[in-house]
Amino acid sequence: MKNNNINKALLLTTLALTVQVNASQIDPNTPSNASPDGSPAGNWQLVFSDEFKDTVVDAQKWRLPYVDNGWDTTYGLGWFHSQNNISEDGEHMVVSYVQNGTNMFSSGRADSQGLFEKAYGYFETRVEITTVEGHQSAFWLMPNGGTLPGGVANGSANDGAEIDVLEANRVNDEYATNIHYDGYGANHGSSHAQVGASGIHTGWHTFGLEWSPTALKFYYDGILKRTITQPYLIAQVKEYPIVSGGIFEGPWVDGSIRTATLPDNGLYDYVRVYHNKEMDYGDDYFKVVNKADATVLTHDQTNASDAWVVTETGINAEHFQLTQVSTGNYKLINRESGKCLKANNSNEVKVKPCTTNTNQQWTLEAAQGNYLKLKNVRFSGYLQQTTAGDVEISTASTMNEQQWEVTWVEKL
Ligand SMILES: [Ca+2]
Ligand SMILES: [Ca+2]
Ligand SMILES: [Ca+2]
Repeated sequence: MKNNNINKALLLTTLALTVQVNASQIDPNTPSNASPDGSPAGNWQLVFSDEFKDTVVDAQKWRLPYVDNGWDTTYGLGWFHSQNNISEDGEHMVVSYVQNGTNMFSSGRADSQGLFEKAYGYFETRVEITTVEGHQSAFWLMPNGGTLPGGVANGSANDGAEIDVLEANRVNDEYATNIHYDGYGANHGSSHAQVGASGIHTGWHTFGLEWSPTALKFYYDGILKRTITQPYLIAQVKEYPIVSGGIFEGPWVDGSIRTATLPDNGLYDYVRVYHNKEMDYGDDYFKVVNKADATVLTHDQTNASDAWVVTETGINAEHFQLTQVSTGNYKLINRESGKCLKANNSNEVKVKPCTTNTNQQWTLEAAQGNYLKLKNVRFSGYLQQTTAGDVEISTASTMNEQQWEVTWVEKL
């Protein structure tokens, strides 16, 4: 399997494999040439952005949950997240910090849980942080669907982690990065590091997380500040971004909210998330989507002739592994049936138990844009969709029915 991963990395450097995007979650105000401030190696596809260019919080991107952060018995202070503490001013998302009563404070939180969630890529925000005086600006990730990080106490963040990209907790030129996993109780694990951040208390700064299956890299103004490579600290599931303000008495944040000048604000200029089209996704699954009408290559197991059609829907039936069997030659293995795409002859396509025969092997040729052509090794014809919604092999010249977009399937 290791060799497959290495070979797939070679494939991905020459053929960009995209991820599906919800167009309503990309802000048209984001510059078309936007890319991660850290300029890390990769072929970056914008998949989520908000430039906060109006005065309305976009409900297709953000929810504004009420969160009761509890009563701190040590310091006699309580605080909560309220939607009243999130707004937009035409250029920024504004997170405010206010006092609501004796020893009671509130701040804001916006997160994309249930709206946008992604594994891997580059998560970035540009922030003018709030004054650090018992309160802080934060940008962080949490795992899909959960309120506790890494729900299973297994000594690992693989099943999800709280990934803190920014907690501006010090009056010095530094901030906190952190990984929390296996819940917040007796099994809680974490990996905390303060990182230097020259000038953080003045003006605007970018905070980025480059996340791959094998590393977490934290950037400040495009400068790499921290790298995590220990496998047990790297989440391998989808997570969602969170913009929030925190209020703490005690050692975590310098100063005291009781003496802070309130209300105070932290400003967020944008949040952008990118997919890396060249990332090695190992043995993950792909969808193969036809250019002519966006139908999806599918294994229809109800078809008695065991043929491939593009009409059936079904999550696993639409997923394929691309396994390299020799240089440039790939098998397409269906996730649901475990069987392989095969050219039965110079015209007919079927699905059959996987063998080493070259009629089950395909080369991938770059076509227009992100599209590829799949050429059968034995018969030298191309996979194409027919008007009947079936697939066949053809030696005819380029047409949309012969072009396919191979898109990475997000971690489930
Ligand atoms: Ca808005
Ligand atoms: Ca865990
Ligand atoms: Ca902005």
